[in-house]
Amino acid sequence: MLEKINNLLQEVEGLALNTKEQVEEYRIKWLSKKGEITVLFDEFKTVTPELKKELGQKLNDLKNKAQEKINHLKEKYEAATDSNISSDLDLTLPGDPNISIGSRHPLSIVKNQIIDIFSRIGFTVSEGREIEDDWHNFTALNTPENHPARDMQDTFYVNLNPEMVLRTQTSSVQVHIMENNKPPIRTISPGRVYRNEAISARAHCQFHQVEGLYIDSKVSFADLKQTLLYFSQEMFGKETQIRLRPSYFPFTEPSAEVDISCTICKGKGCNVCKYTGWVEILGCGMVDPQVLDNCSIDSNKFKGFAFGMGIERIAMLKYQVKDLRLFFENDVRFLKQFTSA
Ligand code: 2U9
Repeated sequence: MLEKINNLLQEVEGLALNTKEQVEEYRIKWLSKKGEITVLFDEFKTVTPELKKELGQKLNDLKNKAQEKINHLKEKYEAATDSNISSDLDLTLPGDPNISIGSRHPLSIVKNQIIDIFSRIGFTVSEGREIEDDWHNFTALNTPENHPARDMQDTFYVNLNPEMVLRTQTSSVQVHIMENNKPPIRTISPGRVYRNEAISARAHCQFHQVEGLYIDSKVSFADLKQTLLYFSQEMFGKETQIRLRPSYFPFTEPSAEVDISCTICKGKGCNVCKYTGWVEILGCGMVDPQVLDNCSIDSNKFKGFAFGMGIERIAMLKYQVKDLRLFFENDVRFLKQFTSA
């Protein structure tokens, strides 16, 4: 019996149990009703009184050691499973200095910069729905029923319902703002818009816009020009110049397209500005009085200016990105080149 106890003691002390399952296997082997140690206790009842003291102490020692080992390992592996972390993990070690933290998407960086620039001169930010009704996306904005923008070729209709579209411009948000607020209104609307375009390096079926609107009793074209000069210089550098070319939009009259002096060649001529020295960045104009009236704002009392820009276009110019599709592919080799402040 003494030999059996000594052998088991050696096994208990020397055996490495590496999994929860192994611990359970050995608990049964040693300590269950028919386990080896339990059986030894039964045998112990038959030993002679002279041997009882020595064997009793050894047997108790064996049982205690086996029980301790099983309890300790059981706790260790259960804790590891609970937190899914090996209990060998040393949480006091210093962190891994090579860990790479993510960066913001370049479109978010540029959007936040635009918001920041306009917030500094009192513009609020308005966001709205991406699925719009015909009135807010088209009719209120003077885009009549037979306008080509409404064509199935240009607009995504939701479930082919002629009343519901994926918004083609975030000015729809501003229609809601005008309907529900009294002037003065000074707000920009950043957000995603959709157009039924073939995807290429220069066009996509989804892109991002910031549209701006300022309505008050005395708002002039000069205010618009100065606001856009301020924006351009904040965005592209203090030396940036702007020029306005007459244009047409259904919702503004007069309307203009705005160019900035080429940020690459500083106006000398390069392939980015196609050797003109200027690159187009946005469209703008005075809000058509009919649009004000459509949105319950008295056009005899109030005037407004509005502008709209594609965030992708601004980001492409700022970071010299040549292919619009890169913004949507989320290739980390592209994304990790951008850092935000
Ligand atoms: C209201 C009335 C008028 C917003 C404007 C533009 C001119 C414009 C384009 C730039 C590139 C859209 O992303 S783009 O394709 N936008 O040229 N947007 S004026 O006019 C408004 C806005 C709201 C109530």
